Amino acid sequence: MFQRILVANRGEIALRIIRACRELGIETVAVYSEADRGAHYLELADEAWCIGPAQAMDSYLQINRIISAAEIGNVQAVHPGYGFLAENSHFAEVCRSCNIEFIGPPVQAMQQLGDKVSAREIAMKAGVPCVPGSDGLISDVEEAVRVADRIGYPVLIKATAGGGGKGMRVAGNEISLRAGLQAASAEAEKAFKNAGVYLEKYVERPRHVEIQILADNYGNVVHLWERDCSMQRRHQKLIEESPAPKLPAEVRKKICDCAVNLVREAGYTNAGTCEFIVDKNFNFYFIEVNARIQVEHPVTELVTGIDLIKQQILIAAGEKLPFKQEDIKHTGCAIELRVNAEDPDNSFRGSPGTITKLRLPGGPGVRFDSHVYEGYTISPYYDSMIGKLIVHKPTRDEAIQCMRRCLREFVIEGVATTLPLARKMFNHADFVDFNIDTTFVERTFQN
Ligand code: MV4
Repeated sequence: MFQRILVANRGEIALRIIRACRELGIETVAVYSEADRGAHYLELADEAWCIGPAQAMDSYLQINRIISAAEIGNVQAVHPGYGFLAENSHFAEVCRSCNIEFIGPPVQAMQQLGDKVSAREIAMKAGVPCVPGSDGLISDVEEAVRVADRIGYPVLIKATAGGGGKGMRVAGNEISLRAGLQAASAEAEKAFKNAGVYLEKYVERPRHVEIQILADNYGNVVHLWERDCSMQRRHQKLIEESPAPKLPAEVRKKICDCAVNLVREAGYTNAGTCEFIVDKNFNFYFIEVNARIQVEHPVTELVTGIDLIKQQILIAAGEKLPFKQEDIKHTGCAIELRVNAEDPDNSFRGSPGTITKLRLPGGPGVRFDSHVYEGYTISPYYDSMIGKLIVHKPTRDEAIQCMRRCLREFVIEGVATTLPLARKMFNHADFVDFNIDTTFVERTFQN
C-alpha cells in the first residue's frame, strides 16, 4: 500500500482525495498555485507545495512541476482527480516512467477510449449498441454525404478527440453538412490538434444516463448502477441522480451489463464511467467513456455505500476488488446539485469574489462536498463550482423534499450563485414528474 500520495488537483476534489487518504492512513502531498495559497483544505494535507502562478497552464497543467513536487514529496502515487491532467495519457506515462503510480487506467486503455472513434469500435466489438453513423473517421465530404443519406438527417458531426460536447455540430441537410464538416474539423484541429471527425445520427432530446464502473488489475469488473445527468445546460451538468427515474428495470440492467462488457473489452482498470444517451422509447446508445473519477461520483457512493476514491487508491495499489457484482446493492435515491458561482442574470458567466456569508444546510441524508468557507475567495482562474449538495433518501419524492428544505437553509452572499435557478428546478413540475431530457433546462429557464 502507498505511504504517500500526491493530490494533483485543487478545490473540492483535492479535499475529497485528502480525506479518503487520511481514512486509509496514507499521507498526502498537496500542490497549489499562487491563487490557491492559504486555502484551508491545504492544511489538511501532510505537506503542500506551491507549483506556480494562478494560470492552470503554468501550474496544475505543468507536468514537470507536478512530477517535481512528487519527487520532493517522496510519494509513491499521484491522484489526478478530474479535469486538468486526469485524462492526459502522457502524464500517466511520465508518472509511471518515474516509478510513481498514476491512480487511473492503463495508458493504452485511456488512449483508446479517449479517441471517440476507437471507443465506438471497442463498444461494437463488445456488442454495445452505438448510434448509427460513419464507419470510423470521415475521409472525404462525399463519403459523409452518403453516410448521412443512409442514416437520415439530422446528423451530428463529432470530433474524435473531443468529448463532453466539445467539437460537436448538428447538420440538418446536405448543405449544412458540407459546411459543418469543414468548420468542425478546423475547430477540432485547433482545439485538440486532431482534425478527425465522424458522423452519428442525431438522437433528438435524449436522456443522458451514465454507468459507474470499477475494474481491478485481475479481470474483475463491476458496475455501480447508473446516474441520470439529463439536467444540464450547455454541457454543464446541474443535477445528477440515481436511480435514473422511470427507466425500466430490464433496460437498466442491459445498460449496466453493456458498460461492464465494454470496459472489459478495452482492458480498462480503475474507476470509469460509460456514458449513454437514451431515447424516448428507451433505446440506449453508447456515446463515450470518461476515464476518470467524475464530479458526480458522490451520488453513486450514497446509493451503494462504496467510497469510490478509496477504491481507486486500492485498485492502483494492486488490491483485488473487495466485492462481487451481487454484493453491490442500490439503496434509496440520491440527488446531487452542483452549486456554482455564476450569475444567472449574466448568462451564467463566472462570478468570482469573496464569500461574505455562508450558511450551510444539513440534517439527515445531507452531504455538502466543498472546499469553501466564509471569507474564501473564489478565483476567476478555475471552474466556478463552489461545491456539490447531495441528498440521500429512501424515495425520490423525499429526496426532492429534502433538497427543497436545504435550498431554503442555504445562504451564500458575496458572489452570485446558481441557487436561485436550483430552487426553480426543484419546484418545476416537469422535473418532479421527470418529463425532462437534455434540452429541458435550456428550453425552460431563461438563460
Ligand atoms: C449525442 C446526442 C444526440 N445524438 N449524440 C453531448 C456531449 C457528449 N456527452 C455526447 N453528447 C450527446 N451526443 C447523438 N448521436 C446528444 C448528446 C447530448 C447533448 C447534446 C447537445 C446538448 C446537450 C447534450 C447533453 C447530453 C448529451
